[in-house]
Amino acid sequence: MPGIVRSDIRNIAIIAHVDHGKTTLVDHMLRQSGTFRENQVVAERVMDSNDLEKERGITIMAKNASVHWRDTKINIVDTPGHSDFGGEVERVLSMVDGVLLLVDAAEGPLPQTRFVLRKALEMSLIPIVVINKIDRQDARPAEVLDEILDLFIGLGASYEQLDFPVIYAIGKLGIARTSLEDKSENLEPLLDSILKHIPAPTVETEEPFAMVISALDWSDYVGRIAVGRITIGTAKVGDFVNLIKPDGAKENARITKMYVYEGIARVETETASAGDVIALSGFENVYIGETIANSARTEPLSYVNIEEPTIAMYFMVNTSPLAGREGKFVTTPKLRDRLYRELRNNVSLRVEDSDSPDVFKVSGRGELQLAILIETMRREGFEFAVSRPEVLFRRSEDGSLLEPIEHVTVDVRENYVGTVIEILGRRKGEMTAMNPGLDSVRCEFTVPARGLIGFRTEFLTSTRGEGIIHHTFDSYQPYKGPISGRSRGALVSMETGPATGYALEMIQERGVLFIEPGVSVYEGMIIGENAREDDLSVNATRTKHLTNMRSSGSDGIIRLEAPRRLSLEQCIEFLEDDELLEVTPENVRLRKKILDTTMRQRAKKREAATL
Ligand SMILES: Nc1nc2c(ncn2[C@@H]2O[C@H](COP(=O)(O)OP(=O)(O)OP(=O)(O)O)[C@@H](O)[C@H]2O)c(=O)[nH]1
Ligand SMILES: [Mg+2]
Repeated sequence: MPGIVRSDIRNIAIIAHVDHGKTTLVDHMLRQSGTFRENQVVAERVMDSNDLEKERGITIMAKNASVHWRDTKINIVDTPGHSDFGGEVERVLSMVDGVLLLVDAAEGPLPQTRFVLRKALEMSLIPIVVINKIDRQDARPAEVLDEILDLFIGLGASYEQLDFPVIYAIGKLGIARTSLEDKSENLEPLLDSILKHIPAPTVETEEPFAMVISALDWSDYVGRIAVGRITIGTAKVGDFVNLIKPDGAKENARITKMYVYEGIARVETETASAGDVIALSGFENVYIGETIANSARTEPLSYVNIEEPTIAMYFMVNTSPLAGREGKFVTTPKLRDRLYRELRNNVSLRVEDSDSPDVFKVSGRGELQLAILIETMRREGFEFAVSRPEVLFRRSEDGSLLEPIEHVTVDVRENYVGTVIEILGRRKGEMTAMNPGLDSVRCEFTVPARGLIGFRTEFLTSTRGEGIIHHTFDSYQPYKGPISGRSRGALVSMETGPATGYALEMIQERGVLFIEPGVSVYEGMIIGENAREDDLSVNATRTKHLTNMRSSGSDGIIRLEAPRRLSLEQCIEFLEDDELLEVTPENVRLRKKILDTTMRQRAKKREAATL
């Protein structure tokens, strides 16, 4: 099929490691192409539009936008750089013909740079390399370019892909240059390079219409919106079409509204043709990866395979003594419905029923991906409990056990290198490279994903908060042997009631508290971290005998250390196998699975006896 060349369109995705400046660059592409009115007030990183993205300063979901440049429309997909959201990158690459690969001029290529580039090269997309943040004092663009070239070669790039153009940028000032000597003060060199190097879509517009859905959105006005690039043909509002499921099952539907992207807005249109990215309404029951096509077509279009999850957590109804007080949605059917609903959008997530009717296994790419789901659900009013993340093992063809291995990059000051090697060594990590930099050393490791669960806190403590760690899934490899868990036990309440200052003052001698006086505790709830390895049952509700009122201590004044406030992610990191995290819209509480003190101790003894 010769097809026609849509020289009026380019479709690109912006891909990079986390924080290398994708969303900031999109801001300036939008601005400089005249998307916003003069003097219109626009938020920084405008594409990071959902609350959690704004709060955390990271992109979580890939999103579409477009700019017009010299009579050409450039459809842009901004993608997340954190490895846990790698599925978002995979799902949108089928919408584009080329990518801007951003690399921080100081940090150079990091694990997720490799992952996203590998995906782009596998799909034969044409890259433009953007060495960004050249304003950084520690920028080393020439070296970074060499490292990028090595990465391309290592990933088996084709000759055409290796011939990538390079742009040097200060994304946050909206500056792009074709060389380090270039004096450009705007993004023209980048936008021109996109028109020149990224191929215009070559498509058939006269054949029957078909497209794959790469994204879903929601509008209060029209309901569910399906987003994708038209692969073939032309679509019109009012057309009757088929929604074809991957197994070939078909549903009839009508296109009720159609939109194209103009800047960051969706703008209604009556018709659109192959090569353009559009959004459609009229399809309530659509999932990502499904095909919408003219009724003459019966076969679904192919869709990229999204990589499988590597870790899982169990989600269940909250059964703690405080259950049901703070949440709006607290029952098993509500929880189940919500979790399965998430699958529509979240292509790298899996949800399964478990052997127990009120427990669901939710699998994803990493702790952050699951933490974001948990946080989103509690903000919607859900109350539930979750278990410690566990890795998903596999079996090789000969039946031996395989486990996910992560590629880890650590940047630390030289004096911490020994410590990091030691603590990762304990977690079955193996160092694969060590490169001294200006004021830090970069070490690379392969570490079982198991060994990284709960690792971040220990890493930050051991490097006094200065170390930087990134990791990305590498491969499944033979099981590396047992890894020990948390090195400190929990302080567990043995009573139910409000915690008292009097009791907490005594307990704080034994470890670090997570709560303050007045907090409701229950038997089996974890109120702190023990300084020792085993758990310690404590009475946090004890009150002073009236007769002793003024006799305790020297002056009778209670002195309490400020409690350690654990964020949701830190709580997840803290969890052991015999513990749960209770999540409500108002609180997160750590607890033992078995609340009864005697029963728990008995179970522990039985377990020890069987080892
Ligand atoms: N020095 C410097 N900092 C920049 C530049 N561009 C972006 N930044 C900063 O880098 C940080 C990350 O920027 P983002 O645009 O959110 O990065 P991102 O790649 O979209 O991040 P994720 O979507 O979470 O992967 C922000 O603090 C920006 O201000 C630049 O050209 N120079
Ligand atoms: Mg971003």
